[in-house]
Amino acid sequence: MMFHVLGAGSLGLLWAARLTAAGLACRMILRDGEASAKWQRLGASVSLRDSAGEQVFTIPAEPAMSSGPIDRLVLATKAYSVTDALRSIAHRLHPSSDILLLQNGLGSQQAACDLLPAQRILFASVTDGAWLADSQTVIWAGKGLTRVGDPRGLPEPDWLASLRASGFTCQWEPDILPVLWEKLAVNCAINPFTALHDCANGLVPARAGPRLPSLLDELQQLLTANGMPDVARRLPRTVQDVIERTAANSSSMRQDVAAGRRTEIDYLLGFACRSACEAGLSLPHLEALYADLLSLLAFRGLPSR
Ligand code: KPL
Repeated sequence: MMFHVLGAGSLGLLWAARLTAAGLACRMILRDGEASAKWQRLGASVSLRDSAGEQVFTIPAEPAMSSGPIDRLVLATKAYSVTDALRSIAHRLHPSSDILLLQNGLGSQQAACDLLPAQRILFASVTDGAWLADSQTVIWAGKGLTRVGDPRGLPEPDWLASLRASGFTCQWEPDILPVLWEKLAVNCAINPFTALHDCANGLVPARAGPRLPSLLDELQQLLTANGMPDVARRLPRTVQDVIERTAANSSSMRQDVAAGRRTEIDYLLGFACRSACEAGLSLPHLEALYADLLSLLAFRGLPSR
């Protein structure tokens, strides 16, 4: 059973290393021949460090434009790269190829389904914390859970059960959209404040002050308007839990801003604000947070989408 992983950031390397560690065949798909040649030069390997130590895995790589078929694709790019990444390998897909999307936020999943309507596309919500120490060394800082589901309601694919049997902490979700919405709401409540105040997740309640409860109230309205009253009800508790569990972490958005990288703002606050507008909701705290973040990005010379 062969897996292809596209996206050589922290999550992509983490998945490639874990698949290989589990004894499953895995190949990285890299942008082009130059990136593949560099991968070879660096030993075609990924080092995975966690609290138990360091393991090195040999993982072959190939350029996106190669011709071999792709049976199972794990897409681990940033949300804004999803459609370009899928276009780059579309010629290698066949009718029974499965695609697993690991992106943060919402919006990129729908774009993928619109681009490849005939393909089976699974959505995932990932809570692992990982970062790159260098281009081929991934630090698995927080072991989390991957919740996977099919937006069309089809049953769990066999390969996911194989992943679980190999030790992957993967959970099948018959209804994946509320899971993604909940993660989106949590990210909207934490990530923007960490970027604005340049602080770790644990400092968000202190730095955001009364803006946090006001924002949570509006996110609850948004979740309720989108048919998820249970997710809405537990949101303050969920956000508090994530803040406590990841207190020392630097959110992905804070890391992106600090590194001068494009953020996923459009798939978090942008998506939330557009959804509020579509639902006819006026959410001034959410809008103000979005505006503040856009100002910060403009000040740093970073894209607004
Ligand atoms: O998912 C996260 C992120 O950083 O994007 C949280 C939950 C905030 C953990 O850091």
